[in-house]
Formats: sequence, structure tokens, C-alpha cells
Amino acid sequence: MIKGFIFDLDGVITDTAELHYEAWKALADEMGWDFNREVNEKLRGISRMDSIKVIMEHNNVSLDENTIVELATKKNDLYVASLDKVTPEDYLPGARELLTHLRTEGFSVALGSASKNAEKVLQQLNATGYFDVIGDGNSVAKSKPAPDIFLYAAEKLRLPPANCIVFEDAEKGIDAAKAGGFHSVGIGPEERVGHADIRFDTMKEATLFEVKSHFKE
Ligand code: B16
Ligand code: MG
Repeated sequence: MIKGFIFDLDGVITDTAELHYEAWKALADEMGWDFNREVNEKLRGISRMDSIKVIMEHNNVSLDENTIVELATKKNDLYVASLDKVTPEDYLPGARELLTHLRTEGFSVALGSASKNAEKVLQQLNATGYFDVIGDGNSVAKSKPAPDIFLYAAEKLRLPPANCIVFEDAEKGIDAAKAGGFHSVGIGPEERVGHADIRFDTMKEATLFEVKSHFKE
């Protein structure tokens, strides 16, 4: 019986990937590093520190840990400043409708994002009120594909994973949901989230009716 919904943020509720891209690109340009959309795609759903390491590896660069933290902080400052541009117009199509529907139907709802800036993004969207629990990059130490963030959210909702559905747009996010024993909904192409229990191209197709009819017991 499904009682709880746990949502990833970037790529499910809103598309902050473009803002992450612009901030990483600015840092890469300053450092003389190559960075493109193909590399950016590899950063989907992974933590800030894992992201900079992917970019460094792509450029065959190695640096000491303090410098890496400094550079990641620089990127984050650019990213956080760009979040001022996010408004309640920036939900991905279908996301606000689903969140509203879940509220009226009385489901428990949590956020399960890797981002340490999730609260700011939710505030900009005016979305905080849709969530009973906010799990983000500050809530747990181990990031996706570890299931920790979703287990944290479920525990706070007081629900076992088997009663919860995780919505994710990242390959590693679906891996994390499965590792934690959650039901999973993949948002995006087959090659990325085809291993989810059910997949939709976009949030627009992921209506409560569609989701409920798939998971009904
Ligand atoms: P921050 P999600 C993830 O969000 C992004 O997809 C990923 O690109 C980013 O590196 C990560 O958050 C950490 O974000 O630098 O703000 O802590 O998809 O887990 O909601
Ligand atoms: Mg995501």
C-alpha cells in the first residue's frame, strides 16, 4: 500500500541543471578546463564534491583537497546567486499539479535531494508547503547511489520503504531507491532511468492516476 511519495528536486520538480551547468562552465573557463553538456549530464543527481571530481578527471587534473573544496565553493557561490532567478513559474510541467493532488489526497510527501541548496530552491518556487519532510544534501553523509537520503526521508515520514515511491531523474538516483527497497518512478529516457519500476518521459505524464494504477495492490 503506497502511503508516501519522495521526490528528487533537480530534474523532477524543477530544472536547476541548466543553472548548475552555467556555474560549472564559468569555473571551468576560469581554470582553463574543458566542460561541455555531455560532461554536465554525468553530474545529474551526484553531489557537488563528486561533480568537481568528475570534471577534474575529464581534464586529467589532480589537486589537493583544500583547493578542490575552494573551487567547489566558488562554483556554489555562482550557483546560489543564480537561484534568485528561479520563480514559481519554474516548476517542470506537471510537477506542481502532482504535488497539489497529493496534498488533497492526504499522502505523506518528502523531498530527497542531493542538493545542499534545496531549501532555497523550494523557497524560490514557493513549494516548501507541499513537503512534510525535507531531506537534502545536509541531511546525510553518503550521497546517491547510496540509499541514505531516501531512508532518511522515509524514517522522518515514519513509513517503511515498501510503502513509499521515489521519483528520480538520475540513473544513480534510481539505483539509490532500489538499494533502499523503495518503489521507483523514473523521469526521463529509457537509457537513463529504464531500470525504474515505471518510467515516464516527463512529469507531465506522471499523474497520480497513472502512478496509482501502476502500484495498486
Ligand atoms: P548542490 P538533485 C542534485 O540535485 C543535482 O542534480 C546535481 O547536479 C548537483 O550536483 C547536486 O544536486 C548537489 O547540488 O551543489 O546544490 O549541493 O537531483 O539530487 O535534486
Ligand atoms: Mg535529480
